[in-house]
Amino acid sequence: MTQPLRESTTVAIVGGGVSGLTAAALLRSRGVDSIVLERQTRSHVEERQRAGLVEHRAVRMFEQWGLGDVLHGFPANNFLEIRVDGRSRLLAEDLPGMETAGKAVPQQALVRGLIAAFLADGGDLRFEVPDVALRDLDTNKPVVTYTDQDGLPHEIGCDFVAGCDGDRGVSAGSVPADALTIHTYDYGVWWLTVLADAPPPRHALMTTGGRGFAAQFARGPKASRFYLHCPEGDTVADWPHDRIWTELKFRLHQPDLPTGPITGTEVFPLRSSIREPMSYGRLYLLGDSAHIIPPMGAKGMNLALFDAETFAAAVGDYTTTGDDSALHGYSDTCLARTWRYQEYSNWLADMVHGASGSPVGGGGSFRERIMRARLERLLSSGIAARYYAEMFTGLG
Ligand code: RFL
Repeated sequence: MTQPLRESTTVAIVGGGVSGLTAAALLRSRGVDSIVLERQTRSHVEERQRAGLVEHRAVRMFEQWGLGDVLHGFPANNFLEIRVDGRSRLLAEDLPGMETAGKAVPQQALVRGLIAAFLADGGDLRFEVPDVALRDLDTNKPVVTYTDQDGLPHEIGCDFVAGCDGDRGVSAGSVPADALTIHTYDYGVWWLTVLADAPPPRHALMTTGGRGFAAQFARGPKASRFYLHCPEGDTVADWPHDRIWTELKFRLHQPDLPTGPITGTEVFPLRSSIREPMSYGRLYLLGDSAHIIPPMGAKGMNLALFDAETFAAAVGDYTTTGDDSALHGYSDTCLARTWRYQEYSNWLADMVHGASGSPVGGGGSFRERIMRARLERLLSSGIAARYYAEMFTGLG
């Protein structure tokens, strides 16, 4: 039997997506070494289009850690436009600070920037690692194993493991079932999402109306991501391209909506899932491996960035001064923000679907009118807009 190649590092990071790459880059800027193991090829990771909004809190984070360049050149994402029955309103337009709210950054562009910065700085990032396994997580020297492309087994001894490999990854799956609680919520709402080479809107756009919720967001200078509330159980086959454009033009109240080649469609249910605590022994769960949040509110990627910063700062404290209090507080710190963002996402989802006559959880015409009143208050009250702005920017 081939002897494994034994290596060591301070932090073994499983998963080279947003949370893993950010944690690796932040750790490196604190002088902490890590090895990042990613299952997919580099080109796959760099092309994977998902989220597109980086909140102001996260923009500040990159700047404060000396990584502001990864967001350089991306346009501001300031306002949300809401069209209620065709009438257009800008949300939180008058609030001070909103002009620097955040940036419209396609997720894959952020990932590309992080990979380039990490590798240029001498970081250790390994792609196409298929069979990562974790062991000894509840000891002081956990071990991460994998087999490389030549069939050589590797054993990485480390001080900490960062589980950054998503909801169905090996990290969350390595925690004994009785060591954590999983809180889940199914919204009973399904969305069709469409990625198209169609010009983005001037502002992030959501609409409510009798035929259901719809939205359009920028994904770079030439592309848009659209969302359409659709019946439960629909599949992509139910939505030929001409039906998609007809429905978008109607629901966005924009008969002249510029169209373009559709590059991706997907139907998915809105759901939330939170693992508590977000750590087990020396394993720390970051991003989607700890929590799933619906795209409503655009917080999934931003939570991943928050977890990465909290983790990197805590490990930095430990390695420089031996102080492990931030590591002990990691789960509580991250869960507090997760629950606040889950509440925000839930509040928005209830409101926009309810005001479109499709109340989340039922409720009939009473619920619809309540949600319309909530939306009207948001659009007309400075206090309601301030809550929204705090959550939107991540500064609250
Ligand atoms: P990622 O970015 O998915 O990275 C996980 C990485 O782990 C790798 N992996 C493994 N590597 C090694 N060994 C294994 N056994 C592995 N198993 C998996 C994967 O290949 C991958 O590279 O998770 P991370 O870092 O937690 O970041 C989370 C965000 O990516 C996610 O929350 C957002 O994309 C969610 N999301 C949105 N978030 C927002 O903030 N705003 C949005 O507008 C937004 N829109 C979206 C979204 C997610 C979407 N989908 C399809 C999931 C829109 C969509 C359509």
